[in-house]
Amino acid sequence: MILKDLQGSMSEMGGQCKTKLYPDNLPKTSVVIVFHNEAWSTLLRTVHSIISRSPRHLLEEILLVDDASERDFLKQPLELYVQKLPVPVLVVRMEERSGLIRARLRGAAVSRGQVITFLDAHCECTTGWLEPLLARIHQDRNNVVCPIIDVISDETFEYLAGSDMTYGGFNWKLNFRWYPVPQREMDRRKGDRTLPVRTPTMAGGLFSIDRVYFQEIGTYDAGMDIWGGENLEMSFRIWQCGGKLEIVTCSHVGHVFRKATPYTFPGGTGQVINKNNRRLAEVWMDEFKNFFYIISPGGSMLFSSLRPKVVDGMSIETIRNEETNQCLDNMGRKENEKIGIFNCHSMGGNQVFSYTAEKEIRTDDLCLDVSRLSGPVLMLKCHHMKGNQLWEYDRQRLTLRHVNSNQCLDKAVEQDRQVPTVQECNGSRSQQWILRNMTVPSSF
Ligand code: LR7
Ligand code: MN
Repeated sequence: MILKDLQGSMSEMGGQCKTKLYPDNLPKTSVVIVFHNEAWSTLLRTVHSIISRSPRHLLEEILLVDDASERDFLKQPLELYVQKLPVPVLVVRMEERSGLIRARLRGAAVSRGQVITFLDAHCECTTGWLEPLLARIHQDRNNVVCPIIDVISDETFEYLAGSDMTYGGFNWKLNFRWYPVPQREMDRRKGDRTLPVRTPTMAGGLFSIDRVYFQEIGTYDAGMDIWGGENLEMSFRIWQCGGKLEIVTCSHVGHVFRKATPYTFPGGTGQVINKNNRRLAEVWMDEFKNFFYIISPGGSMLFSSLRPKVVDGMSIETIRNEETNQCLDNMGRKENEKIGIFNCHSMGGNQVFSYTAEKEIRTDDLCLDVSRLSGPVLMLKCHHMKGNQLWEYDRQRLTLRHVNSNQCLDKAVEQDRQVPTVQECNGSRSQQWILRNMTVPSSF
């Protein structure tokens, strides 16, 4: 869609949202904001936007949970400042750095509203943000609801409207990702874009939940540290415990997307996130957790515990060239870059690909794609339309034939040793590939 159309249809949706009416007896919410070393301006922008853009009778209180910040202005000056505000704003202090998950749990425990709304400490609520969220919970207290998250630039602080055409997903590293809302979800809403979008996962920072439902599903996993994983954990928890997770398209809240975190990860960023993700995988993902262990670095140690199981016709493979004995490797490269080839290390990670039921060769949400004869193999966003992303594996000849060009995947050409190409199929060993299924333990 071209930008003008998008803006046109967005403001049309905005118009339809404006004429919506909400019941008078919506539940009250407490707003819980946790922070560690947050800037004064962004924290107060969040607080003021809540106060000035929420109907007073729907706002129980605001709880600011300080996760042991080290900045003086967040101590007494903050407490003095919030005393003057026209809404009860309470500052709660964690005794020691606990991470956002346990800090949110503290806020929830202290709060009194029937609904708990969590926000990051650098947000701006827009006019009318709250009523549509509370209305969904009023309809069914098992609805857990997120606003559309608008983007506030961390360089200019300009405000850019987010899209109602994306929803939450995840990759096998268990990173939260945005994906286009599928046609089936558009159809379910019969084209009415003011209706909530059911979303598999949420970004994690901005959502409202009924207090009793939050308790019924066991709140958060209090064993998770600092940052990460709790967003998918809560999403899986909701869907597996009789709830629904929705993006309410008539509610908009801006969030400052920052390139770097202003805080440390005690114990190491990778270790912390990995620990959280393992907890989430073990509790909620059944045998799907194997995909996470294979793809995340260091996961190979767990291969011996894997059960052979292929899900939905998809398999996870390493792809080894018969002549050079090297393996296809995404080399940590990004979208639009070339696929590489490297010595096989059998550690999973960059050398595992899924060969899907649609016969794509995938790494994360990128698919091997060739667009010219004898050309290089690029990693492009999977489009599910076959075309240049369709690969036929011949288990007898061991060839990976690129159907559109009718050429075969070949090892790297001499000049550019790390870039495989497609070439006229000629039966040579450089065009033979051994797919080794990683979900079945083997002594290869
Ligand atoms: O140790 C900490 N203690 C804290 O209190 C670390 C963080 N925090 C606070 C922090 O000050 C902030 O207010 O926790 C809040 C979230 O931390 P951010 O802003 O650094 O996180 P983020 O915006 O980069 O990350 C997203 O994913 C996180 C995974 O743990 C959380 O779920 C965040 O809430 C979440 N943010 C959003 O969903 C906003 C939209 C981003 C997107 C996409
Ligand atoms: Mn944030």
